[in-house]
Amino acid sequence: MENDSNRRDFVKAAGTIVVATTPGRSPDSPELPAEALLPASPAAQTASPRNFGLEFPNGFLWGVATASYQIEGSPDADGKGKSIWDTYAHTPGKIKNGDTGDVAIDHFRRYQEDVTLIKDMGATAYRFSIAWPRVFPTGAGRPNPKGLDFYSRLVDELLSAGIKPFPTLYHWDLPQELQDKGGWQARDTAQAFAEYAGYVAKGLSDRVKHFFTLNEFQTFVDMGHRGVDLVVRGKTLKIEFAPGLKLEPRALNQVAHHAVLAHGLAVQAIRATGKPGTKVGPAEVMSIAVPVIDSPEHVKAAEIATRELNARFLNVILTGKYTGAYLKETGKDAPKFTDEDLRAISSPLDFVGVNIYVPKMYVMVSDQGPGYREVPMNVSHPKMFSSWHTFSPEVLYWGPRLLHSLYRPKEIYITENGCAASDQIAADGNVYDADRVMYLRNVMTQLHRAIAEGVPVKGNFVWSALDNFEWTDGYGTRFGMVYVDFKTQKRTPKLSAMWYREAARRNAVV
Ligand code: GBH
Repeated sequence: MENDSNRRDFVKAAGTIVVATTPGRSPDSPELPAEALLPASPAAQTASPRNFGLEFPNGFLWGVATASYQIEGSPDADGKGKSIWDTYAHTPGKIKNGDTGDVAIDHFRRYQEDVTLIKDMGATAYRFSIAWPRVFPTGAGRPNPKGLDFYSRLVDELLSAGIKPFPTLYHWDLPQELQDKGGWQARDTAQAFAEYAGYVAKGLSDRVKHFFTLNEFQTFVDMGHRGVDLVVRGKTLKIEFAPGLKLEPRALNQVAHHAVLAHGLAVQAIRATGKPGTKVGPAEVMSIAVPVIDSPEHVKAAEIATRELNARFLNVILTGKYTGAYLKETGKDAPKFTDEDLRAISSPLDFVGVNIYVPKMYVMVSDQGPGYREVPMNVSHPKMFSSWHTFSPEVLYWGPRLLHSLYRPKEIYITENGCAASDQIAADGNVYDADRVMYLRNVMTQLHRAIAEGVPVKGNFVWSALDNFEWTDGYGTRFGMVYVDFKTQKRTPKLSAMWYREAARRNAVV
């Protein structure tokens, strides 16, 4: 009988962790055999856990992420130059509690211990960033080989732990000397970035196969050069980052243009100096419009909105054009650019990396204006612990799905997703971040849904491996799966680290 053989297959499959397509779970045979739900013994359960369909494709990367200024410390070691974050954090009033990244989590000196922790949480990939002023202390001109050596040692350590290195070339720590010459307002900065990228690729691409260019164009451009007003639960938050400028629209649009130009020139430089087969892509914080209903007209509205929300960054990178709406809206304040710039900006990529935390908005179809309208967010919409963090796990489904339907990138990485929590060491010495486990289960389930529908997401990087310097929130906001006592530098893996290890081991949501 059909059903009997289904059951036999299910029980057999349950012993080999391959139940993704088990007929025994299909709605046609709702009645599950008791032996499938209750393993014979706890030992059998440990040996062959069943994943109930939420299994990821073979080779899916379970990554964790960090960034240089947030973890390294040692701001003067081996000839490093100052960055705009050194300057900004030392400007009174800019960072909560007057915190700075001077020591951070002392990763520069403790990187070996940290690699062991990363391995212990089951990670198969690690996204870190390279501090530009370690490698070019003044931003351009003469490189500092000793600065690159640190990352070379880190890469060796990762590879010997079986972890794939995914460096990001710019996670916001611009060399201060370049800022003094105009920073991202100066076109030369894009050129200098390409030279730095080429130098790093030359030095590391014998062992590093994947490079991300810049992290979150939108964040460092807008928050660093104008400041952003964000409305969360009816309250307006002001977010500002280094270098803390307040530019007019015309200058701001030019900064955005120089940032994507830097990306494009760096892609070309990496192709020129990197070993054949070196892969490269951006790591942008994608602005996502979530459709209220999964029906063609609302999804179309979400596509229109998402394309437009990413006009200055992802869209121009992936299409080689600024949208008509963007150019019309900015008018005389539009950036100055050439066709050659657009060709460089849209240099072919191997993958697209996107950081995904929040939806930009919910949308529905409209017969007016651009074809969509924003649906107001309820004040009651749930949130995670960070002030800006609206809890919408479905963005890990809609983000990749829309990225795929709009641009068809070859490969996608989720370069960041994670949440802050009010973590504390409990009396028994553990850190019980069950809210972070809840968060990860939900977002990974949504990401799985996108992959199951054929979206080519090759890996995910949880922000963050370890607690660290959370920019203007200082050390008060913890994102890590490992707790760090910032006084003693003692590291304690949290409950979420145990969850992640099990998920990575079984390649599934657990
Ligand atoms: C990322 O930034 C960073 O890459 C990382 O360094 C940081 O520690 C981590 O996330 C956690 O904050 O304007 O509606 O898009 C995220 C920074 C991105 C947070 C934009 C606020 C504003 C929401 N941010 N977001 S919106």
